[in-house]
Amino acid sequence: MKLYYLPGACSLASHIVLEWIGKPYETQVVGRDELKQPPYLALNPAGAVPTLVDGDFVLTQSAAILEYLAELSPEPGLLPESPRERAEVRRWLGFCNADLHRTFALIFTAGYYTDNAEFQQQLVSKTESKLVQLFSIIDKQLEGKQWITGTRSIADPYLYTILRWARGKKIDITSLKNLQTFFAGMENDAGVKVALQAQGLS
Ligand SMILES: N[C@@H](CCC(=O)N[C@@H](CS)C(=O)NCC(=O)O)C(=O)O
Repeated sequence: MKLYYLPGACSLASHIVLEWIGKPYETQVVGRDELKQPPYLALNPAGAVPTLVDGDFVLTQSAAILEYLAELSPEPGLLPESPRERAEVRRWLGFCNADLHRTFALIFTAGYYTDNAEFQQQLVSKTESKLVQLFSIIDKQLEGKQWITGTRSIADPYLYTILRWARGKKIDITSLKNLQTFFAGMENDAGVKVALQAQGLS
């Protein structure tokens, strides 16, 4: 299997899960320009990471890739068996992918929405407030838990990846103590350390 990634981007979650499932894999870093060139667009028409290639199967979209990897290797239990437990993982994976990530993207790409510098600044500032509100929801969910759903799942590396962005963008979530504890726990994880080192982030 081969994972195409940008260092520190959402593809980091898939990279961590590849480490957790223990199947052989390789990675391919993609340059920002390369993302929009025909050879890469043939794999991922959105010109984004992650893309996973498994033999003749080319898969895009983080949520699909994470579920695919968990289903290839059920043993670590990253996507549990019972419908309710699976639904819980999907609930929080959806929250990371469709709420936190999508909202964060407004900060990274404010220029896609307006050329006006003042409006861009306003968009970034309002998005930061919205993110703090979203982070407080998942902080509450983490109360008394090491992992988002209580057991380690494919949602955890996604949240960790987004928390790294929050640190990078200096979004003040220091009062959200469960998130701080979660982040520290993930930083100590052996698979996380390997993925960070491989992406040149540690
Ligand atoms: N919905 C997609 C979003 C992928 C995405 O936005 N990837 C970002 C990195 S986190 C990217 O490659 N951005 C480059 C760009 O849009 O130019 C997914 O979940 O995989």
